[in-house]
Amino acid sequence: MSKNLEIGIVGLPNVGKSTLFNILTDGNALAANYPFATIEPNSGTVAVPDERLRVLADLYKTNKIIPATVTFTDIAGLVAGASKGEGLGNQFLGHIRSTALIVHVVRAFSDSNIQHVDEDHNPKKDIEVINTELMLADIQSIDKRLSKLEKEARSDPKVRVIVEQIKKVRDYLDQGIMPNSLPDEDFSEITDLQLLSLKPQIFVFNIDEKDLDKDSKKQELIKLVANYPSVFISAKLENELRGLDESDAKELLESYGQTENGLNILIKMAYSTLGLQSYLTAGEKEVRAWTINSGDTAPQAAGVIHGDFEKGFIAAEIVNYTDLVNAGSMQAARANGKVRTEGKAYVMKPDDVVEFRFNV
Ligand SMILES: Nc1nc2c(ncn2[C@@H]2O[C@H](COP(=O)(O)OP(=O)(O)OP(=O)(O)O)[C@@H](O)[C@H]2O)c(=O)[nH]1
Ligand SMILES: [Mg+2]
Repeated sequence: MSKNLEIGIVGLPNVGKSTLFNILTDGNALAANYPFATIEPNSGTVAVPDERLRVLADLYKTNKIIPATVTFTDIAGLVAGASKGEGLGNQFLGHIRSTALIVHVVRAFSDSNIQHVDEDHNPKKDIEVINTELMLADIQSIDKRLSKLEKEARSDPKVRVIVEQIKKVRDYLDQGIMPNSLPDEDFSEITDLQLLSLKPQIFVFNIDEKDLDKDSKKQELIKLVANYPSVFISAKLENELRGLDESDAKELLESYGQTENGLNILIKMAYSTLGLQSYLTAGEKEVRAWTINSGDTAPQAAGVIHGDFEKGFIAAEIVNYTDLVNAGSMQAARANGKVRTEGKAYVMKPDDVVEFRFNV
């Protein structure tokens, strides 16, 4: 797992992508009521919210907190025909090719003052337009490479497997089926191609604040994207939260039945969609969160800090976060028998606070 998770934001023009980007990154990208307000991509890195870090920093009397990070990239809106050069979108798809995840923003708010690029505003159709453009862009990049790879495959069985998987994807794309909606298919050999329609996708429905606690409205929208995770955010409401202090923001959110802000909701969903989790290291020098894949073993987790830690792994001293906080110090936790020594086969748990022992 890379140390910094990258997420690309796509959607039609004027649906609230840059508004959402600004909320997520506390940024100042231009968000304006006309299509193609965004031309140059905006990129911003944020800390993954994690209250445990502050608690541990107090415990260890350190001021240095290093959270896990996520980088969001907001590009120009896509329109039908983008892959053939319509609008501005297609040339900017390159900026999200290397991301691990795509966030697809769909307009589901009703505000007649905000123009929709299409007179007939319909979330189902809007989603299809964007997915079609992602698929067409992928068809182009596949067709650029396929004949060369087919030649190589004649003498190289490894490339043969790659070609088989590419052709399978190509068939689905021809049928208008997003390959990332097919969890049972194996496309693991072609992740290097960075196909957009193969990347995991989360739908963000930008809804009216009054609909945030309306299940019937949400169920309607969820049905449109049954094979994908989706979240509901009111970009307008979240934008209002930005000027408020923490307790006022919380109160305003709660008045709409919400317990978490958009950043929390989206990052949690991104982690669960990608099968990621974090573990913590803590000491007087610094307190830090590290991102790993769920199911990683202790040596793999050590490898995220440094490759040598994985190679020279001896053992991991592990204490559960809550046990550590309840004990008040590592020493006390140890005295209570809460600190375990785990070996190479140990599978990391989300609340582990870890110290690795290794040989270099
Ligand atoms: N009523 C309402 N307006 C919103 C909401 N979110 C965004 N807007 C408005 O919609 C307009 C477009 O927002 P942007 O964030 O610039 O949209 P975008 O998707 O980045 O647009 P492009 O960069 O042109 O593709 C702005 O005037 C926003 O204030 C919302 O939840 N409700
Ligand atoms: Mg924009």
